[in-house]
Amino acid sequence: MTEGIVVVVGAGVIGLSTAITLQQAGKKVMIVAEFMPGDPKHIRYTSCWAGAHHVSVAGPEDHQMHRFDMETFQVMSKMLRDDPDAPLMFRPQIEYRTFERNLVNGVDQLSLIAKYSPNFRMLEKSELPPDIPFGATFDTLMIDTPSYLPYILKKFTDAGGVVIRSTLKSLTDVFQLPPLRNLSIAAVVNCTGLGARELVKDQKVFPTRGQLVIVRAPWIKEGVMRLGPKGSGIYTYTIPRKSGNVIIGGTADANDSDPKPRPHIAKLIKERGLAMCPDLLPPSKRGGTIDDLDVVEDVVGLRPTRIGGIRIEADTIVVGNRRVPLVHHYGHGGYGYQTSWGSAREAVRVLLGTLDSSSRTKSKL
Ligand SMILES: Cc1cc2nc3c(=O)[nH]c(=O)nc-3n(C[C@H](O)[C@H](O)[C@H](O)COP(=O)(O)OP(=O)(O)OC[C@H]3O[C@@H](n4cnc5c(N)ncnc54)[C@H](O)[C@@H]3O)c2cc1C
Ligand SMILES: *[C@@H]1O[C@H](CO)[C@@H](O)[C@H](O)[C@H]1NC(C)=O
Ligand SMILES: *[C@@H]1O[C@H](CO)[C@@H](O)[C@H](O)[C@H]1NC(C)=O
Ligand SMILES: CC(=O)N[C@H]1CO[C@H](CO)[C@@H](O)[C@@H]1O
Repeated sequence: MTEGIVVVVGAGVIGLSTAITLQQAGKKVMIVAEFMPGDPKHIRYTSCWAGAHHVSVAGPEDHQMHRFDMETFQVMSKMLRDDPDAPLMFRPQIEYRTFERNLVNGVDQLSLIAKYSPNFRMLEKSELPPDIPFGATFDTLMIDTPSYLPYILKKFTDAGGVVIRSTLKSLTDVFQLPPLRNLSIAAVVNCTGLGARELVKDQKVFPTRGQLVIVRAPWIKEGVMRLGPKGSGIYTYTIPRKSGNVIIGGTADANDSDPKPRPHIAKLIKERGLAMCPDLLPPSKRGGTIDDLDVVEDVVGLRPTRIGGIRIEADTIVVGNRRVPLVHHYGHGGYGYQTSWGSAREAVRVLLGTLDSSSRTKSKL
């Protein structure tokens, strides 16, 4: 019997990373998606809006997320070593905290990052702004997302991958698509991000709106993140991209799916960003106001947040009298880039496990 095709639904960073990891495991893979890299940006395609940097948010209890982040860091580091032109770069990251450090059994978010990020050190008191009790610096990956998505799509198609554009009403639609109808489908992976809310009616998935301002500032050589003021839920960050643009963030508002940038939020983001990093202003305009920023674009993206975190789970689709293995892989919230390769490996492990056990069952018959 020929080994069938694995169909990945979704061409965001999660679908693409999963599809490539499946190819590396020797599978023939096709992607089905409504939106794909290179399309004009659309609010239902989260991956085209992200910053993005690799700054893990895993805490002492998040063992799986820590592993995903560490594996992704290693995979992306290798991508950059293998191809210096990859749309990734290592830059110093500076983390400021407006609250006291709280270690659980000697562990916190920063100590976990220290396990794999080069040049990690806590900042000296003399390096901290007056209202910042502690902070750290380390080198990390900055991901130029509008270039990274087509870059990894090309890896997929170069390895023989095929992408089919279609908007699915249900996962069983996959079996009716003309290019797939007559092929043997071995399994389906559901990487639909926020789309999972409608496609598989997962009510644990909800949007977390993030508004950003993109400025032109190729002279910026580091990323900065400031959490606080304490209890405010406010955080301010900058992410330099290889293109020379810099992201200024940001907001995180649960269940708000307004796709239009709000001018008063953009103003607040610019004010906080400029207070944190005065050198966001062009060299000739230092000391100026937010009106002197070289703004490229105000943008909004919707993070696919999920109660309980990322869903990686085996399931089945019933098509006629067949039960086809299905693996769900969505709900990456605000950390889909930095978890992508580790999370994809886990989803592929789960899928290979179910294919293995279903072929064992068949051979017993
Ligand atoms: C402002 C902002 C900043 C962020 N910053 C960072 C960061 O710094 N670091 C980080 O790691 N992460 C960051 N993120 C999070 C990251 O962008 C997401 O976690 C990630 O993009 C989710 O990817 P995805 O592939 O699951 O979803 P998506 O990119 O939304 O892809 C979903 C795919 O499924 C397809 N699809 C959905 N439904 C259907 C259907 N019914 N039929 C056919 N196709 C369908 C879509 O067309 C698309 O191809 C940020 C997000 C935002 C909004
Ligand atoms: C494709 O499958 C359909 C039914 O699913 C069948 O009617 C058709 O003959 C098949 N075509 C080819 C080229 O095998
Ligand atoms: C957002 O919606 C989800 C699911 O519909 C709900 O569980 C959650 O409490 C909401 N969050 C906020 C902050 O409103
Ligand atoms: C095929 C399919 O849609 N399976 C499941 C996907 O996930 C949702 C939410 O958990 C289930 O309700 C579906 O049955």
